[in-house]
Amino acid sequence: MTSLTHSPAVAAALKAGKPVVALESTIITHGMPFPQNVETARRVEAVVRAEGAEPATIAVLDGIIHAGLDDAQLEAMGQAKGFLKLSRADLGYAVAKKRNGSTTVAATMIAADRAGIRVFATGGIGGVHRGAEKTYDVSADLQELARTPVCVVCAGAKAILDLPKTLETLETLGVPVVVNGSDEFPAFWSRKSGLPAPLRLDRPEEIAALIRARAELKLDGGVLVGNPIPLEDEIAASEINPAIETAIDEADATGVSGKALTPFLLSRMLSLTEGRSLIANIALVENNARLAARIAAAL
Ligand code: PSU
Ligand code: MN
Repeated sequence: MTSLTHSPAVAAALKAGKPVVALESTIITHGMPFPQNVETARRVEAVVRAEGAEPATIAVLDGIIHAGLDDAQLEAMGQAKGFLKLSRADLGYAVAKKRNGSTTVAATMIAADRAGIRVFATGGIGGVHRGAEKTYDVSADLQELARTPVCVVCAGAKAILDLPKTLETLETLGVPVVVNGSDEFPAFWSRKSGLPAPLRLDRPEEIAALIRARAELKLDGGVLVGNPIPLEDEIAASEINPAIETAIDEADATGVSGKALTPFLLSRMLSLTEGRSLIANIALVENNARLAARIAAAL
């Protein structure tokens, strides 16, 4: 595929049968401010390496899908203006027009699959937005999980979304939602959402066995793993909920919608929690990268 290239390190790891973990880049360009975005991207790669796996951060540069970025590319992306936020609908456009773009969960899954990578770590997935019964705003991440065979490790979904509708939609789409070591679906900054875990597994080997069983059964699509944020890093729902309400009210009042909505809510949450949401966000991404590396190794 001429539109996809592996970094030398990722190519070598795949050839040697070493575990590889894909990482997304929308979190860098649209999810966190500079310089914490680049610092986090580097630390997450280091966590994956410390587990004996190879990180493959995914982005589109001049129309080429890169599986694995070098340090200069990561750094440049941290401050770059004009990167498109790419989901399934935009990936072909970015390639054809030779554009730069960061990949959402959906586009990272597609790129990982085409690159031969089976496990992917992120912070939170997109889902059904609150008020979706009026706006129809449902992230393409959910449909991608139903069709592309990549295991996505996340800390659940942010309560800026409608979590019950998000879980219902995943069930309808036939996506297994597994919570690592808990009976409750995690809510990103908080370990608990009040919603029961659809499935629970406690060890990376068990998650790897689930992935293998689904492949043997020729079941399409991925597996979503919810990994609760470590206890010492969590923010109580009572602290985070008022900020969520304010951010959503502001989005309504200013008419922000579509692709711009998730980045808007993330940046407002950062200010409204005076940076506390960012510290928790960094901790949970590292935690997810560690579990993803262990699942990749077990596969
Ligand atoms: N949720 C987060 N952090 C993020 C995102 C979602 O907590 O950075 C990003 C991911 O890249 C996700 C995308 O795939 O936003 C979803 O955007 P949308 O809702 O427009 O599909
Ligand atoms: Mn949307």
